Amino acid sequence: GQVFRLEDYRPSDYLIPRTHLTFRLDPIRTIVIADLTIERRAGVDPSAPLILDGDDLNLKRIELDGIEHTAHEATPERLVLKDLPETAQFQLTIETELEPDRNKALMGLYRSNGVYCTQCEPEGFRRISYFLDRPDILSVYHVRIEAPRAEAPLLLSNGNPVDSGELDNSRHFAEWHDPHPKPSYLFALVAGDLGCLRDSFTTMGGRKVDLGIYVEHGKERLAAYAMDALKRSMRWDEEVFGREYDLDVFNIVAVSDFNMGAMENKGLNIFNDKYVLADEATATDTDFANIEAIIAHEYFHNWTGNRITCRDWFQLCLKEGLTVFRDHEFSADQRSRGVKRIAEVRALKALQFPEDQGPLAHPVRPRRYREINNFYTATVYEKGSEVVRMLATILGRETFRAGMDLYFERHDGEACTIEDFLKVFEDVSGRDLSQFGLWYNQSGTPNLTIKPSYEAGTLTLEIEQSVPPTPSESRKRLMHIPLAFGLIGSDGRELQWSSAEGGTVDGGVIHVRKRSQKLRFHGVAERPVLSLNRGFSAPVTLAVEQRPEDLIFLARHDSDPFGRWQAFNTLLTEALIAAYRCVLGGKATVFEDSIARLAGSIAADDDLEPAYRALAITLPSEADIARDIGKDIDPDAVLVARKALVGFIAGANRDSFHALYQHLHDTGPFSPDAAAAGRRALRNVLLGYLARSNDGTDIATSHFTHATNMTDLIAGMGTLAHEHPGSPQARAALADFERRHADMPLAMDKWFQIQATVPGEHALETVRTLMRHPSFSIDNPNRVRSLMGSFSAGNQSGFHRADGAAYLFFAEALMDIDKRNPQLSARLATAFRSWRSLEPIRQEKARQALVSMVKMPGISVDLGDIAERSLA
Ligand code: BAL
Ligand code: ZN
Repeated sequence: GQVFRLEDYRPSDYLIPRTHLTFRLDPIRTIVIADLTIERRAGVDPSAPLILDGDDLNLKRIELDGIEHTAHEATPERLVLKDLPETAQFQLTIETELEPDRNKALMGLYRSNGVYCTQCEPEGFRRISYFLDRPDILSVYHVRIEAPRAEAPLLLSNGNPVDSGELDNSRHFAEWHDPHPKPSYLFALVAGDLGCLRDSFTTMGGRKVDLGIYVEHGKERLAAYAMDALKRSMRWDEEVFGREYDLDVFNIVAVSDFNMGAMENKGLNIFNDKYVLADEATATDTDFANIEAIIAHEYFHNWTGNRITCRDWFQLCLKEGLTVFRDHEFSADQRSRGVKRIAEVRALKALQFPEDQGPLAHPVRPRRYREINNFYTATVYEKGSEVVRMLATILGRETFRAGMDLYFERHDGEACTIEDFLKVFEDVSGRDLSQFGLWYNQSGTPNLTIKPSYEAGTLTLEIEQSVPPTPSESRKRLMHIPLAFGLIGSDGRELQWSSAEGGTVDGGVIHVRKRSQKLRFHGVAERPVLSLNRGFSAPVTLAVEQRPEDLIFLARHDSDPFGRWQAFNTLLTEALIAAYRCVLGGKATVFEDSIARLAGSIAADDDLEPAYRALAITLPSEADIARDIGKDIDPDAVLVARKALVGFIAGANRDSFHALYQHLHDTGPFSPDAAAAGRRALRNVLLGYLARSNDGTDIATSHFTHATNMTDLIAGMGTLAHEHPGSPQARAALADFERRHADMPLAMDKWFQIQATVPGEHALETVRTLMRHPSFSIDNPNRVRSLMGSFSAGNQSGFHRADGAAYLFFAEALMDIDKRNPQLSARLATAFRSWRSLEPIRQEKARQALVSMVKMPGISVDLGDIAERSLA
């Protein structure tokens, strides 16, 4: 397939200042008339052909300045126009015909539960009309939609509504005008019969904005939390970034068939309904938090993405990394900053670190791609956000805000690059950010090794950095790593120093820039305990010579909540890896009592937020442990080791955990707020431990039976299914849940997920069986992700069965999905990305499965790209 390269970027010869679209909607024969004002860029030879992008298009008619134009070559993938007028501007009319009902790829125009909707990012618009479908072509859109009124009383597009009325044959129309020039990927249309939750918001400049969230009739009430999150997002962006909304309406539509989480189309966000609909009976606390974050994320794109967009798709992180950073900050302000940061780092390590350390590694700004759909990755999003966070750490809050202000002022209405973004921060700070810029251009997780020593009032840190080789980048340059730190004295207080030499220390941050350096802190009153990479200031792996007693001390005393969590997590990880080695060697596992004592005291420490305590006593997942072991992994041994530590902690704290579990029982009215969610989280983690005791099934059954919200219901059912699989109690809970939620697809997704992630080799048979369940559909991305996605990515011992049976099953299923929805199959295939870290027998089986996919006739570019890069 064709490879696209950053260095090949060239501005287009032609522009499209105005786009007028007419849609005559029909499930199998939709007519699209695109009336485009085309402008030849100054200096371009009039003989230059106009080459428009298409994908699977059926062309009906072309006119130039109102006259039929035959000098063209059209294929479903391209339209080449020649003999163009010499004038700088002309009108091009293109008529295409679409079949929305047949579109299972969910890109372009399709129907979901009878509702017409679109998804155009990154390259879906070319499935609607021939166009210069690239983000640097900004156009003012005017859209007319015609449809039968009965089938589609609601007709929505971007911008403000400007006209509507009746037509013949019980049809009607609506017209929308979006005054803000935008790239085609932000175009959207929705038409159907939906209910609406309405509200309004008055901006800081006094503009009254009509807000609407459109959902299936009867589910309006379930959009209340999303609406509240939207209004909080709008206010927050004004207060924290000075950004005001810029249209008279802001609409959100929830659809049930959607490849992504949501989409930031100008003034008309389209959402996967999973990230809109919620009440206590249907959504878990995690769902509520995700809804809040994603509503905010898409709204924040209005400035970071829409008004300032990307020059080309290599710059995807310009909008995504920055907008993730903004939504993280929003959630931190709405909830608990410390807890939020721990959750972010856990996700980063679980999703991005393995990507950066495996065959799919790529820079935050990639330099080449075959299929841009495959670059909506944890690296672009999550590491991209970490890079912006580092920038804020290096520059300080005020200078960072000044840089953002300059970015909005200088680039409003433009399609930009990472260089434009970095330049505003150089300009406001007077700093040279060229070494820092490597974070965008170089892949791989940097490693830092730190050796501390203390003598006569001087603390010496020997710091070394290295960046491991990654695909197509064998030689790496040295990075600028901002390492936040603290020195802690024996009384738990921060120690000061009189001077530092041998490197730059700025406030509480060490700026690591060289391969190796010796940093000396003079005037340190006693041997300090080091708290390093506070707040996870840099996304690196850190190897520090630190005694276990120092980690225990940090877990109790670090004033940085992240540092405390990290210290205990390191202790747990080290204990788990030692236990894993015992299991492999056929020896009994042994653990230090101090670990169980620490878990007990953290759980019971009322000075700490319950949400923090819940995170702290949650053991690293099997995938976390495997990642930290790094190579030759036997997932079965990981499972045994982890179970042993759960049992050890549970046994040592049985009575106190039980008392705390009962004490946390909340009898008041439900609230989704962070504090109440935190109490539920802690109680449900404790349940996991208590389930190990003799009366474990009774406790979990009672938990399930008495649950008054989805969070507790899922905790009870999940605990029974995972801790006592196959038991009568587990079966009864699953059957009861199924009976009560059979007509609620999003709840059934949770039921699929719990069963697909029951550890052990039996899970494969379960997944096979559940694929035949009436609630399952291979066409729906949410169903597929909850069953096959959670099996492959969330069930280490089940997916990585030693006999390779799950790999073969999964490869076959992917090939089936690939025929309908290549984006989905390619995303699922990333479950194979760490195959080289497995022990040799599993490695070979995984390799064979990948090879079988690559050889499949008709494999999509998307899936082929992932499979081939995984094998390279
Ligand atoms: N732009 C695609 C979905 C999102 O990141 O908001
Ligand atoms: Zn985004």
